Amino acid sequence: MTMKLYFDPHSRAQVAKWMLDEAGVDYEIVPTLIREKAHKTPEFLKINPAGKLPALVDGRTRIFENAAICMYVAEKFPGKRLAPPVGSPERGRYLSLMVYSTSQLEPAMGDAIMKIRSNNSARGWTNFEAAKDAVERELGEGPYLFGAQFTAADVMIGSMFIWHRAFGGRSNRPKIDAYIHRLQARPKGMKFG
Ligand SMILES: N[C@@H](CCC(=O)N[C@@H](CS)C(=O)NCC(=O)O)C(=O)O
Repeated sequence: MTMKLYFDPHSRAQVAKWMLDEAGVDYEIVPTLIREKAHKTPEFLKINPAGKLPALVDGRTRIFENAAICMYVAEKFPGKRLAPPVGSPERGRYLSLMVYSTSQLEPAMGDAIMKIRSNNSARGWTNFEAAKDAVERELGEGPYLFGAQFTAADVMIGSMFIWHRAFGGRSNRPKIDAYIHRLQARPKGMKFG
């Protein structure tokens, strides 16, 4: 059965699409336009109770939140080598970066776009500059977060910066800018922004 991606092109559903495209697997797009409130229908809320895009349905499995979708796809198609294998030494760092991308980097990036200035790390994240420091440390010499191997962590972390650019933001970090260009130059790279 073909996987179904609930998608609006002007949304973070582009992140899940990028992941599926990098995996090179079959999937079907189910247009779900936010401006038509298609993400708030009772049918859609049974898939994603939060009423947000994206969501992925694979037979009887439903997955919401981009990080979960990316991990699911990497796990379902291990041959695509989009995640360090379970049991490998890199696996812990991979899981950490996947969760970090959405628990700290995403809200910090959101604050930056909304021009919310706060150093109150009691919320669970600090600010976008602190997040950039962390990403720079993890990137090391690159070219990707896991050296030469492109993974779902690059989709999650990279897409946050691509999204930030789409809203007119600039990282002002040459190392991160070079990384984003590298990601967008990939044949299947997330193009907007
Ligand atoms: N952390 C979530 C963010 C999802 C999200 O905020 N989606 C937005 C679109 S970019 C949405 O559906 N907003 C509509 C709404 O909340 O009503 C993810 O990565 O899946």
